[in-house]
Amino acid sequence: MSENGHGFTLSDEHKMIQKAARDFAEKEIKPIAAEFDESGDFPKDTINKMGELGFMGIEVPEKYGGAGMDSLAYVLALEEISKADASHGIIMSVNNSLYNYGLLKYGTEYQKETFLIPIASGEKIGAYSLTETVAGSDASGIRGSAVLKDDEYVLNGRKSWVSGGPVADYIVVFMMTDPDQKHRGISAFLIDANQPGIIRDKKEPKLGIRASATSELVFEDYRCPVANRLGEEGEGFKIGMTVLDAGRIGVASQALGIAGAAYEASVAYAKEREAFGKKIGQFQGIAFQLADMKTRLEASRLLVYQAAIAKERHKTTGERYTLEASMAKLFASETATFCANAAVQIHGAMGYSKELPIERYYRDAKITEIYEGTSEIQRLVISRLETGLR
Ligand code: COS
Repeated sequence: MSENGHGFTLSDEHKMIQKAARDFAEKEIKPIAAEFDESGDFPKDTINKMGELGFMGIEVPEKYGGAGMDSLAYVLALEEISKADASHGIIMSVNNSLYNYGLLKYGTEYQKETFLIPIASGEKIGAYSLTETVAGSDASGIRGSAVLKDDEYVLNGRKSWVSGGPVADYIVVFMMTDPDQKHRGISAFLIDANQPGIIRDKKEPKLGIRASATSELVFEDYRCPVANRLGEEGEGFKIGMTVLDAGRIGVASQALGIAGAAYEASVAYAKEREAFGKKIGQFQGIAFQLADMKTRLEASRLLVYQAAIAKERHKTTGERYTLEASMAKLFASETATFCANAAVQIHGAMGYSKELPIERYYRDAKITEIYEGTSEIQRLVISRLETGLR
């Protein structure tokens, strides 16, 4: 195995960002993760510092406030942040993948200058809002509406499960402009969440990733200038799905971080804890679990890196990387729950105790199989792309 421990040769620049993220995560995030998990408060100070370090706009060119790095740099940094705390991981992922990526790809020059620079530089927080209580996996079933009146759209509707909803400054929101057209009647809008007509409603009470604020958003005659529509009218579903391809690589990297944290804690415990006169790692029941965790972890890593490389290629060729993104998300998220579950078992009662972060890994891991497309949706996407059948 190479220097970074994963059989992959990384460039000096990649090693540098990986180390910067690891050092920051160890020093600044790890010590506060349990406290913010418990309170459910948004970790504003550490997120601000991540912005100053360039982590909130890794792939955004410097002229739009970002760090100007590539997709591999992004997943390397995100894994390290998520290893310390999955809540910080998803806050970073939403900003980079679900917000910046769509703006960079579909935004006008005016939109990039107004809505991208403050988010990519970490000065403000971005979010993405597609889901409604009546439309999760069936994303084209949204009912929120946008009606054009003169040079403004009037937005009405209730959005749910918005990551960053309670704190975001700017949000990409998807609304129906023409219900008769089904998915081709959806359009995307850039919203300033501090303007009138938007209510940050019920905060979602969650099992895990508790420090990443999530809420409902209610739109009541919110007025959005035509200049703030992202893409063409009716192009929203395609924009939403394209952006989710990037988002799924972010979630896969987050899952990789959780799985790695669970695995490393388990190895350390197996080498230290004794039972029946031996280290518990000497028993095959534990040793084989560690072997399975490590193998799945490294297989996930290869899928995540492959997806990041395909995403980078897309920037010049325009070739879709939906398959690579869905496979990475599917496998890495199931690896995260597998590893977190095994880690609890290996640690026994201590795995169940709040004195260690193991139970948090267990709670945090589960969402990676659900948000930004459940494992069932990923299997649907992968099989449809491979067989052409539907
Ligand atoms: N990239 C670009 N375009 C895409 C795309 C992608 N990844 N996926 C679908 N599209 C396009 C299709 O090409 C099609 O275009 P046309 O209108 O030109 O035909 C259009 O979108 C509709 O695609 P499709 O018929 O496959 O849509 P379905 O309604 O069958 O939905 C699934 C497809 C189920 C895969 C999609 O709705 C989905 O991913 N659902 C999960 C949503 C999700 O992740 N929710 C979580 C929200 S964020 S927490």
